[in-house]
Amino acid sequence: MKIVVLTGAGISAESGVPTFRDADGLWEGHSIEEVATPEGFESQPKLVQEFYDARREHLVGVQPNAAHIALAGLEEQLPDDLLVVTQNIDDLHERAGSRNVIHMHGELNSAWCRACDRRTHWTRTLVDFPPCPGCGATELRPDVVWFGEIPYQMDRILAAVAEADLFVSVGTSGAVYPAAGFVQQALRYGAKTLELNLDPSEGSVWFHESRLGPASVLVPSWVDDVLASQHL
Ligand code: BJW
Ligand code: ZN
Repeated sequence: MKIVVLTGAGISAESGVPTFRDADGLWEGHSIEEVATPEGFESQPKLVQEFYDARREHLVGVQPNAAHIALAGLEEQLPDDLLVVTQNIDDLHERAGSRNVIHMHGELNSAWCRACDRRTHWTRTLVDFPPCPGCGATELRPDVVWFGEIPYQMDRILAAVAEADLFVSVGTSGAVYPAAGFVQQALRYGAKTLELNLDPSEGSVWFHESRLGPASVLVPSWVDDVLASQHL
């Protein structure tokens, strides 16, 4: 059984990583549009770098929770049949042990040079505009996908969604496309669809089943269900 799991900010909430649309989608009084658009970066580069620097630094002190760990355990049992597509830029899936992960909105611990296009593993700050290790230009920005930019690895994601027997969405509001449209794609190709979320998402009607509650409870319990059904 081929499974695609789409994760969003809600899966990392219990690790202490704030979601976007809680706190009214504000960061220190700034809207998501101010800090997560190319236009926002052009007009206030220091503010945007500080926003991502603060999140990169915060990441060091948080740990994967039971939901990340359960997904990594499922991959261990079904190494060829599980793909995690995450909208999150944290590295908690990897730290829990998941390997088959696509970061469609990029990664906090990566910097992208706008001069030479090189991507560099990055754990320090960017607000001081350090030189790119590849070309020396001071053009590094967070390697993340802002509104108006094209998410990463869309071809691979859409191919996996088309092949999936089961599409599961965990901890995402369903407010941001194209991720919010994957469930309809999965349905069109005949997959079963399941939502695991604290509250019904905006696309709730597209799921055959919605289980409501915290990811740290719902994900391990769903993984147990899958493993039990495999052993029949
Ligand atoms: C729990 C929980 C717990 C809490 N347990 N659950 C009009 C219509 C349609 C589309 C558009 C439109 N106008 C513009 C667009 C396109 C635009 C878009 O979607 N805009 C919408 C606002 C309408 N999209 C884009 O621009 C995208 N690009 C694009 O479309 O390119 C064109 C193209 C696509 C494909 C092929 C070819 C061309 C790019 C979108 C980039 C989004 N970037 C961000 C920032 C990334 C970097 C960063 O992290 O800072 O991505 S914005 C932000 O939102 C971030 C997230 O990944 C993303 C989704 O948020 P998420 O994860 O759903 O979090 P929340 O906070 O919204 O929800 C949390 C959920 O968890 C809630 O439901 C809680 O209940 C739940 N929860 N605690 C379980 N313990
Ligand atoms: Zn460079």
